[in-house]
Amino acid sequence: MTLCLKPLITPAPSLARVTKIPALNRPADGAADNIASTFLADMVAGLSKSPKQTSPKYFYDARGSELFEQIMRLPEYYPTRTEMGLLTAHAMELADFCGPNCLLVEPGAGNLAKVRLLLKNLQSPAGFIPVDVSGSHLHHAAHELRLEQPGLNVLPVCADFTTGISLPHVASDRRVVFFPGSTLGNFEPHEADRLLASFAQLAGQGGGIILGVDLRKDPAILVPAYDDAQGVTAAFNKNLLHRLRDELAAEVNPEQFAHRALYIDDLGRVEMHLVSLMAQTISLGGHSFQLEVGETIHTENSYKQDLTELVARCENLGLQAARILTDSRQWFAVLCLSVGKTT
Ligand code: AVI
Repeated sequence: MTLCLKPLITPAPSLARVTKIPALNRPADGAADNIASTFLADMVAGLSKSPKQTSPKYFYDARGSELFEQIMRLPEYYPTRTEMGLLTAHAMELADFCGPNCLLVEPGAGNLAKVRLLLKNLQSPAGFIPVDVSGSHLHHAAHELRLEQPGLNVLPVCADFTTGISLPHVASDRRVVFFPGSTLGNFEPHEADRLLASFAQLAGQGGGIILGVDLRKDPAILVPAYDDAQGVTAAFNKNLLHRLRDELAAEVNPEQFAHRALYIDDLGRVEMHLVSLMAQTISLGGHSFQLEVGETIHTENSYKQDLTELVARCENLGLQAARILTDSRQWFAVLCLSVGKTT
């Protein structure tokens, strides 16, 4: 899978010299337009591949984000509950890792449920920058957070964190990037390393990263988490086809596809596919894509981490695991990574 990880996050040369971006508190319509214009190009490129493969970042329009929130509450989807348990049980330790006057940045922030657990325990935080592609979702969540924590400087940035973001200047003693939810697992390992390196640059030397990752486990637990009995994950997967039809005027019938989730042991990943139920053609942007019966569109990988391997990869990137928190079943881990010298 090719997730577009081109320029990544604009690094801060020093905490005192971060570029101030004007109008940062307004919904960034320009950013949203850019995101929309790459949707068609990325879908055409993905459907032209053999096998057909698309980026999971396109699941998350308003409906996709809503479905993902439902997924996080499903009985089969253990990661959210397990991570929330860790963040709650170790809130003081995590706040201690951040330190006083810390600027917290959350790429792919979503509904801010997890970061709330951290924010309320921080000692005089310098600010919080949630970053998300979904502008309306982001600004709504930021507004709610401001009402709850009026003293907190909340500066939402509407951007696709995989293709580069610029942050506002906020004076602070330390920057910490909060990246929970095991979103790292949706990137190919080399892309995940690149992403972590970009977070390290963003945090700067002496900064930190708080990273939530899903760990390897029995496929009998993993597969139902991605193929639930109520069919919410199936709807989430098929939402991509609805987006193709509704936003890009594609000729495609979502009813002619089935959802499939499987675990590939060698690669340590859950894969999601859309399986064509018949021989059919998708017309999109002047292109025609033929599908055989049973042919699939590979829509997502969700890598499950081996903790020892991950810590070694982090060390290679100059990230030291200052703390590793895991639940009693060793299903999920939250790593507090200290940034050494960045390149
Ligand atoms: C966002 N991401 C970490 C989820 C995951 O578990 O890989 C996305 C997801 N896909 C299906 N269910 C949840």
